[in-house]
Amino acid sequence: MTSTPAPRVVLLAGGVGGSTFATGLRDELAERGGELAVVCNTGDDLWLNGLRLQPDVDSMLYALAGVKDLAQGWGRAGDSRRVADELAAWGVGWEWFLLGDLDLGAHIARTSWLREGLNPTEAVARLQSRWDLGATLLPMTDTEVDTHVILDAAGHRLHFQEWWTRHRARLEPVRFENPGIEASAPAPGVLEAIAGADAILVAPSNPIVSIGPILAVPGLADALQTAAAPVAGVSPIIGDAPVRGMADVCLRVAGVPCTTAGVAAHYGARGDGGVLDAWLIAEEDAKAAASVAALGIAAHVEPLWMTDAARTRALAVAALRAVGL
Ligand code: FO1
Repeated sequence: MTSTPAPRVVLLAGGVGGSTFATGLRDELAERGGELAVVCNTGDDLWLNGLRLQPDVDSMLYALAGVKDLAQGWGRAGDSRRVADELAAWGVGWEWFLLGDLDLGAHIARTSWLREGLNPTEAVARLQSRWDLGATLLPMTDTEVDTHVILDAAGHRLHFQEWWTRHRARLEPVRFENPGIEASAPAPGVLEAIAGADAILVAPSNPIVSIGPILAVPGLADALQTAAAPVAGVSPIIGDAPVRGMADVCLRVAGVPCTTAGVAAHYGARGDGGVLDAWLIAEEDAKAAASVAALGIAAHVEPLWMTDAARTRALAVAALRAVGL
């Protein structure tokens, strides 16, 4: 059991897997009287139909509020598509990108607030004030740094959402880019949360297009490097394959082996200029523990499948144990 009363934990996360993990972590910390701040990837964000969408922020918001469509992994449970069908009839937008009616409510609210002059962090604060999430959601940055997928040497590019939802990652990229990220800064509250944390966790999210943009915001990886708190990550790779999504394609493009040890090496040990002190690997990958340990990262073999709330909670407990909580 924990010796730290009311631990303050920061989670770096993308949307689908990250938000599932966050629910278990939130539940566990609530029982310990702790606090959770979630730094969300905003690389998946986009403008569509005149609206600002933040898919990972919204997945996190809906999951923590208990209104996420769990089977689909994104969007609102029980959503309908009356507006989407109208937009398709008008020939507006992307017919392959479904905007549910309830989900559209969030996009319209956010865009209204941005037009009124709120920054994205303030808009996210308003969105989350509707529910008692038991966590504080922070976008990684307030600068628009939407992920682009570069398809060839001539620089032809697609927005990440078009590459993923329309082409299902079948077009082989040459690289991913977040235009403007070098000039961006962490959003208000992000560095303060990291500096004040008792523990920092990296969710089982896509290492390249979810956690990658977070760590690429200037100052963020440095903040993890110098944080007083230990940092543990949960492998998104089990048995040499991503749990869901297209991390295998992203890792190949980045030249990172699609293995739990490959991702651990990509993040690197804090003692070696990287960001991890500890790495949770699946029982299926127990043989990789030695090569993770050889990187200077403590390997913890645990059941990683978040197939129900109890297993998700148990994984959160294991991650907290890995950072001494
Ligand atoms: N994912 C899909 O596979 N198809 C969709 O039509 C789709 C619509 C969508 C609308 C709003 C939103 O916030 C997310 C949406 N997603 C959709 C999920 C999203 O594309 C990705 O799964 C995440 O960005 C990856 O983290």
